[in-house]
Amino acid sequence: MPGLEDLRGLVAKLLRRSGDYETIVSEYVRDLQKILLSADVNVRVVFELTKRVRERALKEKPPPGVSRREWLIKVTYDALVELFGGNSKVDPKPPYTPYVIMLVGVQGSGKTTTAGKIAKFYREMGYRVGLVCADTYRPGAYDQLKQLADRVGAMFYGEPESKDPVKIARNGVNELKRRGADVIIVDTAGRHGYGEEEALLLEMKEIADAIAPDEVMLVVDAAIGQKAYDLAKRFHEATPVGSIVVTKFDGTAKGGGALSAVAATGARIKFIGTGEDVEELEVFSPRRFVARLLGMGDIESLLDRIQRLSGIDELEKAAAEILSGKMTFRTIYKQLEQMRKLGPLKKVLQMIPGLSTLLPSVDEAARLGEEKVAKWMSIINSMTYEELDNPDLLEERSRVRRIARGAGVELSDVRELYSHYKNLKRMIRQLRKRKDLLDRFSKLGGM
Ligand SMILES: Nc1nc2c(ncn2[C@@H]2O[C@H](COP(=O)(O)OP(=O)(O)OP(=O)(O)O)[C@@H](O)[C@H]2O)c(=O)[nH]1
Ligand SMILES: [Mg+2]
Repeated sequence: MPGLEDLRGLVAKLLRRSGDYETIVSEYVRDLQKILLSADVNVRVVFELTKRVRERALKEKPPPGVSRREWLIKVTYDALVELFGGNSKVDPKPPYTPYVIMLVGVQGSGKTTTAGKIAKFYREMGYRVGLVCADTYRPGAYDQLKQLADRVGAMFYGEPESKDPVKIARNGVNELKRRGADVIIVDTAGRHGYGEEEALLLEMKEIADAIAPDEVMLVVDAAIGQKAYDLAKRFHEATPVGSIVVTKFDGTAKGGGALSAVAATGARIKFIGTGEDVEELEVFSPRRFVARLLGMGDIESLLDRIQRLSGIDELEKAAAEILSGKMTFRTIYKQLEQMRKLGPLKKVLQMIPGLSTLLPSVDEAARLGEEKVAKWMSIINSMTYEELDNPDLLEERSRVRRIARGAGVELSDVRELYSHYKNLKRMIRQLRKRKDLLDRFSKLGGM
């Protein structure tokens, strides 16, 4: 994608840069601005975004184990995801069938092509799809859509002799429903140029009133860049069931501008078109989109690592608590909760420098499956306060029996948890002998 594709180079360049961090950030932010502006993203938006990136990069502290440059990439990722629509997730599945989609948009924006692409998309999801040609304006519109329908294996309805799009649309929807279509896509004529949003929307309303579509899709050509804002805004305000497809991403450097402008209106971007072929349609996800812009594999593993490392502060505190305090079932319960949140203990511990040498001894705990964690938590929930604080009481068989009954588990489950406790206690006794670690954990507050 021209324009935004330089983002990947920006990241690569950042990782190679050397020198003073503040200078690096300044140069980086300037490059980022250039790239976004060249993609036709609104100037004010670009400056706000880069200001935020700079601030976060300079002020925020990355989690331990993440370099500041990596943090800069993560901060950029966050800002770009926000720019292109935030966490919005589109579920392209029709919520019920039959589901009627009506495509609108100005002349040549890519409606008919998109109709074919979407038809193919839903065909591949297993739906029966029907296409309706309600374009009586464009010469050859009927044949164009019919060919696409044949090509993707969709049903087709059209009235080549008719001049009444409203009537065709109504007939088409009824007929295709009768023929058992799950998804019906109505292609309309686009007569007006950009800048004449009102007229376009009015025209669209006439057909919409006749067929009551479940979704109206506005098709926008990416080449109009940030000019997409006004159109998308009016459309979004006019149509509660609206979504947007941005087409021709492949052919313009202004795609970033169009996409960010549309996202800024709060309209739902559902698909992007990335080529002339019926295959070239993508479900739009800001996260996926940005990840790809920045270089997918790298950014994903980085985000993954940052997420895990962010839990480490918490984990180190827990470790300190374990090392300094008494091991009870309460402590074990807390650990189990943490394990649920942060993932397997071993994986997390591996990331704490200095702890890796001890890993074999925590191996067992690390292998605990989710099921077992849940079981153990329910066992602990069945204990009395006395037992929680004095695990050794579980030497008494009658207690083990009572707890097992209370938790609805086998005696062996309770015994297993008890021996886990004993192992942990032994491990901790060994750890306490390692003064270096003790020192390290006692200073944790300042990490
Ligand atoms: N490169 C590229 N070309 C596209 C894309 N979508 C559509 N086109 C091309 O854009 C041109 C117009 O597409 P149509 O689907 O006919 O547009 P339309 O909105 O139906 O046009 P009217 O019916 O005249 O209003 C065609 O040449 C398509 O091949 C896309 O995502 N990428
Ligand atoms: Mg058309």
